[in-house]
Amino acid sequence: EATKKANGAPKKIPAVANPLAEKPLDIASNINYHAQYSPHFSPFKFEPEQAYYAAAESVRDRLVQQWNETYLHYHKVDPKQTYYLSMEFLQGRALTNAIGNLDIQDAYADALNKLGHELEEIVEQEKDAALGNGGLGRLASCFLDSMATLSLPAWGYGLRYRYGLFKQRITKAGQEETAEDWLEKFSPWEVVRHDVVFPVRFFGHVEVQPDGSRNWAGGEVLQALAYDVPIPGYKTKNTNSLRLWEAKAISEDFNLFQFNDGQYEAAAQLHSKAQQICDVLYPGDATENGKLLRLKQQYFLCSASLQDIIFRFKERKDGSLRPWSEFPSKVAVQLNDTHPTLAIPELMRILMDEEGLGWDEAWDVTTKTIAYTNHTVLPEALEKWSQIVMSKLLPRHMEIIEEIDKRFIAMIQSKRPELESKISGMRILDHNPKKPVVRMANLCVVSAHTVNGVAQLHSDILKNELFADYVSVWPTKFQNKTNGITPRRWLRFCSPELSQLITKWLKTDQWVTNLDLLTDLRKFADNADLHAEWESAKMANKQRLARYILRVTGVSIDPNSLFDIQVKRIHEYKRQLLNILGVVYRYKKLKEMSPEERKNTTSRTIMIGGKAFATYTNAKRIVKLVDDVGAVVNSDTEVNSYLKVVFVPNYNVSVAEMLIPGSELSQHISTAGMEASGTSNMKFALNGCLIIGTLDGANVEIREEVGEENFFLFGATADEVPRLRQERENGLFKPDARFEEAKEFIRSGAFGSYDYNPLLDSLEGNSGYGRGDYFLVGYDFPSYIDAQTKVDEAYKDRKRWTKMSILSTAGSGKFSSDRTIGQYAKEIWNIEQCIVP
Ligand code: GPQ
Repeated sequence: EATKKANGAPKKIPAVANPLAEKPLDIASNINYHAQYSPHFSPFKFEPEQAYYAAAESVRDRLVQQWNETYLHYHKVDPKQTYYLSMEFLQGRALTNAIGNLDIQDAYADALNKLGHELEEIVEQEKDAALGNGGLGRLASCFLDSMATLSLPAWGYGLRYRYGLFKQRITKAGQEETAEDWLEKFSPWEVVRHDVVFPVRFFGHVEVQPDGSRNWAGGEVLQALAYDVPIPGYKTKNTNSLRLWEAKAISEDFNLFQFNDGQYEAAAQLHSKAQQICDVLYPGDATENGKLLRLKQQYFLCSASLQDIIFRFKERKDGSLRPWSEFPSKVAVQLNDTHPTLAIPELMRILMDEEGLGWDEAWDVTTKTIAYTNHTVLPEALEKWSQIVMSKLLPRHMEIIEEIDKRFIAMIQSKRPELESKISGMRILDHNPKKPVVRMANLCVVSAHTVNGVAQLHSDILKNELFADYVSVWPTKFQNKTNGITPRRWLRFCSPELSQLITKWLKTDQWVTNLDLLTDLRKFADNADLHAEWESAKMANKQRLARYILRVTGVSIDPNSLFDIQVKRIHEYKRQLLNILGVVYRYKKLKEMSPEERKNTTSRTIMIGGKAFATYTNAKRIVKLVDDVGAVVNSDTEVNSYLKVVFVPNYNVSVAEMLIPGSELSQHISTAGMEASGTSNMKFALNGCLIIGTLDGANVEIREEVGEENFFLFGATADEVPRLRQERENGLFKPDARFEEAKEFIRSGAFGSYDYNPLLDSLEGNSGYGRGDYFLVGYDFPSYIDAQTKVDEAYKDRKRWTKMSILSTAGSGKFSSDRTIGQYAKEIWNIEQCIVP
């Protein structure tokens, strides 16, 4: 029987299936049922892994019940629904989140105990679903959580990648990537819908019918098969769906004749081609990737999702035909950056070629349905697709895009002739003879009813710079929706200690769904009892983190030192290099001090983590530098009780859930104007962690909310950056001596023989490719070091630091994704709650 010998004698528990069991003993028997009757493993094994799968399946049963009820309720009420299209969802683990949202964590912990297991160990068995790269994908997942929690009728649509974001290992050579096989065994959280299948075409040609209508034919046709993942809301019955598409060949396309003839590969050609589409997540984060396969993936997502959305629109009214003009009052489609832009021409194509609408009618429906979120102003991340590639892969869509472009130009010429000189920059097609391209952001701006940025500063930059020319044409099209994070995963579940004491002091746990209530903590910001409890909760989290770091890196860190963390994708604009140069400077100064002087310094543990895009050479060099500096510093017995440096390997959602609660200072130090928002900054602040940062992205608003005295600010502002770059180009920049000293120390070989010159050279010179310090590390270095000195001083004063920490949490209410999603619902989607009774 499915019981184990751990911690004493587990009870013998019968296997009884009752998906809605409330009592630990009944839950235990339900888990036991799964261990026995949906075994997946050889019988009589009930190690943590088996216990995880059995527990997850028992939780899923419970979810399925309310999931079906949700589906039926939406079907009956037929409310307007939102469809969130995203190439990335960074879901992480689901078990803790599911039992937390269902509010049954204690019962599950007890049940597992009765079976001889510890919940904490069981949840660790789950592999992260890493179907995303970073901020953009995790935002999509936080949004799903908030949509369900707010009981909003909404769906997520994405792709079911076979391999998620790569696993990172750190070796002597630096970062190594290996495939992340998240489906190696299977995922208990997905349900395949064999009845939800749509054809998706590639290549082929356009046929013109005698009546002049056009029709796409020929080429290859694949099938999109739906896999659904349940998205439970917190303390609501509403359980929404994340629908992930998998590509399959149509079975008739399997060439039996060739197969019987022994031509196995040829026979299965279409099958393997189909498989490729969902094989891997493109590991790019804000970098262009002009691969045909990526375009296929994007179209596959858009086509399958729109067919599904249209099917539902038709199905919901007893089969009777409803006018297409009603479509925008039932459907809101949100494009998560430009990656799903093809939804625009695809909707136009379906409406015109399959449903017989005229251009004007189809355009009216499309533009009222689709909204677009921009997540970056980095030029290399603004997607541009070759017109030649697009014409081959999607000939009908290319025609439609050309027509949109043509009509846009005609509209400007007739209504806004004064903009004539701007047209070449505003139009969708760029006919540059070297490489004619389709500018996806322009297609979105022209076609969407609303365009939004993801933090106030970013949205201002969109209006004043990137999309400035369009603002006078459509003054009300542009909005801001400052990003947010789900307080369930990012506080309630990842830091139970801090959560409990917040609930105790606020005398309510309503803050979990009404995060603004945290402001009430301000009343107790000087209370000595709260300080003591706050410090001990933080200490518990730091100790847990220290044990984790020891386990994964072998480095022992001191929980009494200041825990200073920077975790995010490695990118030059995010300036991990500024961080590590600061560390090098700190190390050098410590070496120069007398033992007495050292005793007056603040001990720090600096942790840096994040993945570098596999072919991004400078990012990989930064990873290597951090690791090398760590090796030298950590083994230097003269100073290593004052400074430790750790590269945290394989940063992902689960690692974040460990790091963030244990942090005291975190670094959000991008060159001003370059980070659209940042979202980990919000997670850290919510967990009582202070921020050292620039006036960039959402930092600006976080500082406003927590108070400027609780934020360590440094660096140039966004409006100064162009002038500073120009001055540098003119040879007017004089580097600070401390900056020169830090670079020189690395060049001297203090951290080993690896050649760091190419990396450091990017910080030299006045201009040029990979030179001229485009990200202003040198300019910001002195003010960064000064801000770090202020951090050291502040940390020496326990009372002051704890107060600042409490005020950080207290000021984080605005950054709940519930607030963000509430604003999208009201100001962009025009949808309302649809509560499942
Ligand atoms: N972001 Cl365009 C990504 O993570 N990937 C992308 O491809 C693009 C943007 C990030 C952006 O860099 C962060 O500043 C944002 O906080 C995040 O999107 C969510 O909006």
